[in-house]
Amino acid sequence: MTFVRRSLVAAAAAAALLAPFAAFAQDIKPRLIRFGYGLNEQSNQGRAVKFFAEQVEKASGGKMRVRAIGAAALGPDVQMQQALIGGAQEMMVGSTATLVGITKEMALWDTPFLFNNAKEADTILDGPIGQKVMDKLPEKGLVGLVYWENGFRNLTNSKRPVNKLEDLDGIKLRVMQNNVYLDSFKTLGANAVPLPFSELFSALETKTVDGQENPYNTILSSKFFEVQKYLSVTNHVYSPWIVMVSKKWWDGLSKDEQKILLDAAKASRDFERKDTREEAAKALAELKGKGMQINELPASEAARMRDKLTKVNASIGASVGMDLWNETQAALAKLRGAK
Ligand code: KDG
Repeated sequence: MTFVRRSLVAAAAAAALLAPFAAFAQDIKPRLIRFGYGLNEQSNQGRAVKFFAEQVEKASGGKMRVRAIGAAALGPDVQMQQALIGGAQEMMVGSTATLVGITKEMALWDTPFLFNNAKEADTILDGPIGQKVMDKLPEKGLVGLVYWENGFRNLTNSKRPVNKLEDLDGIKLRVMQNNVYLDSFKTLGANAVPLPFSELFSALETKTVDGQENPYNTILSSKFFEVQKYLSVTNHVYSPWIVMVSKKWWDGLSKDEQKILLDAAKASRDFERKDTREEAAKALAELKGKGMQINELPASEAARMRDKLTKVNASIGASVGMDLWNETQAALAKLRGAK
């Protein structure tokens, strides 16, 4: 037998001998999950992703590892959404508002003053209506697991306190890349400028825009108080985040792996809402301590804002579908004890 043939036979024998160990090695290599998000690691969003990662590692015995990648290092929401659809990234959490370009029903959650409080938000989002909206995602290559709380949004700017609607006239106000937000703030007289969240701080710092609107938590964690003097409390819309996975990737997981992720997502939802609300309760005092000048819109002006902003409701209903719109309004009326 020639040397070459002898070598090939030996190599084949070695491969056959090592094959089970290679398979075993493959088995023990943890499944790595890239979980992207837009705020920084110290934010409520970052803390909740860390909590989720710990839950997954614990429940899978280390077989599934979540790599939390914050501060839009994997790109802004819209870029991460495309990465999930293409299967280049496994998970993300982001705004439902930036998803409207993919799933128009997500615009339901942009409705100004839709929810009066967190209890209403939790009940609708975690109930059949929230699930119905999430069920529109798989046909677009995404799977929604749970909703987290971004929170009630409030106005900040560097020019003047907003005590009446006319104070918004001419304010260059950054809004999310979403037509309802664009239309809403144009209706209020602001000069609405759509920008990704990742560009917001520098836009405020360079005065490219005068103001923005976000929950207290984000104003605090993103240090907007360093570049925004005035905070006007409006609570003009409740903003959810949504935790999503790539459908391409999700469909390749075992049922056990899917259950681990879904259970961890539900646990992270409860953690995130509690953590966010505790932080929000203290945030206003902290922002005042950072030098922000804070004012509440007088009730009469809040009523004018609600009246003007809810003019977009008809277009939202048409966009998301009147059945879904009417079902939501009926569910809220029932929650509020309508006779
Ligand atoms: O990635 C950041 C977004 O998830 C979120 O914070 C959206 O509220 C948002 C904003 O203003 O862009």
